[in-house]
Amino acid sequence: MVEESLSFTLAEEVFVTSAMAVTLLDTRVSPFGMRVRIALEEKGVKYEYSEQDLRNKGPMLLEMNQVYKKVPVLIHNGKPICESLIAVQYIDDVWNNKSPLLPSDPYQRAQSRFWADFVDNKVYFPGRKTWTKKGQELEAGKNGLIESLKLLEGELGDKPYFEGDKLGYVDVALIPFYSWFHGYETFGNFSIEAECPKLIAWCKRCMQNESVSKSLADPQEVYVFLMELRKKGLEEQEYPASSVNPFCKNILVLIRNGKQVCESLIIVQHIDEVWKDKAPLLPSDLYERTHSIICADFVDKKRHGYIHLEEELEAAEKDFFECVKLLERELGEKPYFANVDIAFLLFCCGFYAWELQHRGPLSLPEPEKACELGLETRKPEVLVAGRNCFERVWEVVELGCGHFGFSSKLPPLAIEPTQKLQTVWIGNDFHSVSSR
Ligand SMILES: N[C@@H](CCC(=O)N[C@@H](CS)C(=O)NCC(=O)O)C(=O)O
Repeated sequence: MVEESLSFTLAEEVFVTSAMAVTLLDTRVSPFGMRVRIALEEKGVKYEYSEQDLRNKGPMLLEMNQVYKKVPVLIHNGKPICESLIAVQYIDDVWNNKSPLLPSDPYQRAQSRFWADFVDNKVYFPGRKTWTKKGQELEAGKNGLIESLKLLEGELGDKPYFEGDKLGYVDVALIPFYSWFHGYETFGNFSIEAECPKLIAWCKRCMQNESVSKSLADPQEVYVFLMELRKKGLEEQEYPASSVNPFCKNILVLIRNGKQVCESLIIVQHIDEVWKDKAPLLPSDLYERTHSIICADFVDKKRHGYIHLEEELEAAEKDFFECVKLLERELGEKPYFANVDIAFLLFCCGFYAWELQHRGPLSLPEPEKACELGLETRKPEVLVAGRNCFERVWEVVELGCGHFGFSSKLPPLAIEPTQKLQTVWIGNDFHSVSSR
């Protein structure tokens, strides 16, 4: 009894302290911001809302999201957490006493992360074409959007919510777009409900949750916002079609106990969660952990800087070196990026550097062009750190998971990175499969 009341008091204290210390930099119509608002509402976290003017970004936003300068930014105890999906996971980790959003089973968690990532890549981008493009490009946007929504409908199946009976992570990732559908439909002159009736029924179900209905912007407000952007000709920056990490997708697949996990960063997190008794990849401190995930996500997003046509190479190179500078600042004097033995971040940075140095982007007509970047001479520290970490990661995977179908020691500078990427891991035994 005494114990019970003590733990109650402590839990409440933690809750009150942290609730007081939460601020959200956001804009009402942002679908990404809506995700964070839903998550905070679900957890009952009190927070200060700060509407940002994105045409005239204030010092707080520029300071708190130095890398992307975008909303939403969640600020907890003075420390920023950027990127909506990462912020939602952070909220789920910190306020874990109520309304879990991610499933507890590692495989289900990986699946949820996969679908949320799918929403970012395959709903948001084609959706944007419906209000920024005309003619064939508009048609391509509409078709792409419907195709993705149908896939999501299939994933939902007959369940009330994506993760089961209650609102979960994938629901939180997708539902904000419901308030954008009206804009998409009006500018694109089509009906989502006619194509995906079950998905619209799911949207209406989600809206019965107060956390959702309170957080979503009015569709009319979003429509007016999009109309104004169109009038001003302020189309958002266009991303190349290839921006969605084209060569990791469909190549790296982890199969464990017959179940597939896709997307490299999700796989790494999954490995870390399943084999958690040895060599942790992610820091245990929740903030540090989130920070590592943000950095890894940054590396992942920025790799598209390289998958460009030849004529875009110069701009891509500039962009790349800006990113490397940021990473270098992040690395500081540390041997690895995080304070742990092996940094999650460098896992991907290693890949990245490796590919640039030795192979070049797959879609580039002349792969050797990429090598002209001279990463080795221009940014030796980053490359060395990348290589070290790359080797260490293989060691750890071998330690933790047993037999590899190939050597864990990388022959210096000789191996084709795509051979690694095409390796399929099966169960607790790892086999390499032949390359394409
Ligand atoms: N991937 C980011 C996307 C955030 C984003 O695109 N935010 C937009 C508002 S909806 C923004 O701040 N745009 C300002 C800009 O691009 O300068 C997330 O999930 O948080």
